[in-house]
Amino acid sequence: MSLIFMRVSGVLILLVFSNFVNALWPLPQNWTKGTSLLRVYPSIIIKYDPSLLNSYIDQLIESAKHRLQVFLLDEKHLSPNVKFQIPEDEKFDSILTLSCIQIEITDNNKRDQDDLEETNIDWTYNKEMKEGISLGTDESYELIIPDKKEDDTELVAYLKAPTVYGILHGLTTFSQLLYYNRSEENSGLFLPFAPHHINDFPKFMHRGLLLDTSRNFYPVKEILKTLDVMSWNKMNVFHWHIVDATSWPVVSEKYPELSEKGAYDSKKMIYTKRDIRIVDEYARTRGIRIIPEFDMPGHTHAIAASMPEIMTCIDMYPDWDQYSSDPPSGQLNPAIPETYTFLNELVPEIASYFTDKFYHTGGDEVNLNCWESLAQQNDHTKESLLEKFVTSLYSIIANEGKTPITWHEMVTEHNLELPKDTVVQVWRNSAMVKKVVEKGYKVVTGSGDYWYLDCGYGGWYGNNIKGRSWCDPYKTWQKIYSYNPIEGLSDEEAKFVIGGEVLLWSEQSDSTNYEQQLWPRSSAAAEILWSGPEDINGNRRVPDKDALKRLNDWRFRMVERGVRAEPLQPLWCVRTGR
Ligand code: CP6
Repeated sequence: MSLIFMRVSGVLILLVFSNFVNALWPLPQNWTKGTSLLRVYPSIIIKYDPSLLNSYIDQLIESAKHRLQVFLLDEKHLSPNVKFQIPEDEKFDSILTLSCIQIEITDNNKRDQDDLEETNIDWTYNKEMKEGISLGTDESYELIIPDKKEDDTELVAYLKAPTVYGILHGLTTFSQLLYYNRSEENSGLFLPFAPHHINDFPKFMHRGLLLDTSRNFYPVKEILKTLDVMSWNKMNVFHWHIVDATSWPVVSEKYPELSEKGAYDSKKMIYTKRDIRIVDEYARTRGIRIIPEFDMPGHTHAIAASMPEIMTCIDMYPDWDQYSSDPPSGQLNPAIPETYTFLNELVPEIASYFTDKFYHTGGDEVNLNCWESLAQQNDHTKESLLEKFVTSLYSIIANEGKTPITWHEMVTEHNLELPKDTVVQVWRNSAMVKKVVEKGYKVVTGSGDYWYLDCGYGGWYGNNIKGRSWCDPYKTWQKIYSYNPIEGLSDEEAKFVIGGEVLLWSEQSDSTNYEQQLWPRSSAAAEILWSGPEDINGNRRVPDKDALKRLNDWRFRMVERGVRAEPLQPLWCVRTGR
């Protein structure tokens, strides 16, 4: 612990440090700071010129402004690492107050066009949806908080960004700079270490979190809460693994029986079109894209509840593992026309519920044994049946103007030739990432060895130890932080990796415990994805004591904001800085 006296506008202020770190999380790319202390009142004015914005962007800023104001009113976060002690006899008023944040959106489309060259991504969709967040939207921002004012003017902070999404990140960063002082005389919000100059942008453009809402159900309000916390961590993709083998909670107008018979509770444990629209809109307002996953042709047992006629090897208990890697077994039947009628009717409907350009087709853990006899009866091979299925599904998605994402098995195990713009999501290791990149596909990564948040549980299928026990052990935040999404790739290869995701499979998670499982460990991944696996000097980021202090501070702030983020240390260690 060290004591530092400093003079701010003639006022002597005592700062008691226990290895203080200003806890921005994720860490900005460029950040310089000073030694001054500012005061901030909840009445701070957030100024921008709405006449320059269209109404959608205007709404986004208005709501972000409102959220910041709620923080300012509610914020009671006192860093575990810092205490302000302002001498009681001093006139507190003479500490400078930051009275305004001036916002400026500098340019809407420039960076998109630069990225166009680099990534081969089809940007026409971006143009149509100019105002909505999409893959590759410029999220950079510059935040300048001065500690001196000119003459009698007010002290004004500047927040500039090419797009509104940069502005949202900048306001998030601003909120993390504030600390609450609890002393009787001078309680309120302070902004230490001004002046700040932050120039920030993400390393990866796809920074996601997967939530599985099939193995156990999550009410919409929990999903909305998760979206908020994601946005504070500058994560921008909610991968909604919305259906799976165990339940089908999505209400379809064309096939109402899917959820009437396939949801756990057809009245309560469902997502209606309206629910989905609410989630989608809520996310996009916060700069988050929703990517729905309708996992097919494996992991589809729940469809058998209403349409057994288009399914194969349904629920082969107890030998499910001969036919699927995940109970209950069951795969769509790729050999009959009825299956394709189903796809043609259903997929456009459910895809249209979501605004994003990307649609995740699943495609993981298909067990071709299941189709052995089918293939023989139909003059096919197991592989050609799979190819037939995938070709058909992908053309439906293309017709909807969307781009498919698939789990990596389609490429690495089944060697399918997919449309070149398909994004491939890898859930195994870095060698698998390399394999996919070598085939020329864009990759979203998130290795099960590092970024599976459910792991450490297992044995969930009755007494049957087949239930994912290999997924042990529990992944500590340090383990998660140690993952490099572009491990072992050349610079050229690394360009194909557009980002990564942390994943919460929900066999043993629901609204009672998922929040602790998600946070603050997802924050560790969020920093790797935003700030990058290396610092500005090219050194690997490591989960050392400094990172721990900063993450701890952020974890306590999230707790103050109502998130049941799990503790990282005994409070004693936090207080003593050990
Ligand atoms: N569900 C689906 C799962 C998993 C996958 N897909 C999974 C696989 C291995 C482990 C944990 C989860 N539960 N649809 C793999 C992508 Cl250890």
